[in-house]
Amino acid sequence: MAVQLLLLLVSFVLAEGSSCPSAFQEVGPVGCCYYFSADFGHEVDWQEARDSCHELGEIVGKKSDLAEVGRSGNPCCNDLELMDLIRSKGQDTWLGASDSVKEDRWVWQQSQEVLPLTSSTWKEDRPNGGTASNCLLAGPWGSYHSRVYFYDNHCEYNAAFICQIF
Ligand SMILES: [Ca+2]
Repeated sequence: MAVQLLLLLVSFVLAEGSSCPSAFQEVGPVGCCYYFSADFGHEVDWQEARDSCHELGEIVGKKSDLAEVGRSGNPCCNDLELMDLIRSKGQDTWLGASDSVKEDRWVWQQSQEVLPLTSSTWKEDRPNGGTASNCLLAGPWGSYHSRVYFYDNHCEYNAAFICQIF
């Protein structure tokens, strides 16, 4: 995996005018950098997605983890733009929250902030998978995939993912 990622990185040309490391895309305020695995056809389970974010961070010399959305203290929070990018790519996408430590207590792994069950980002009736579904998936839904919602899902599911530079 590490070698595959490295090859992707060295083959990726740094976008002109971006302040982000190779393979990361600037979304929102300057310096807010995200890696979209969907752009590289890269789908893995949730833990492998996290590991890949960590490896990417080591390669570019930054702290990288699965992306966090909707946090008040997130300096990279053009969340609408980020969610719209997920929608446009049209794939189920891992984000960095889990309730594996305590059922129904969803915690962003990097910041340790809680994602409330009352958040409007959840799809209606989610989360509902109990202890079998402890990882946070964002996916397009509705007519013409008009909106992205959060789902709880089995962590072993293979999906695209987004890394964020912290
Ligand atoms: Ca759960």
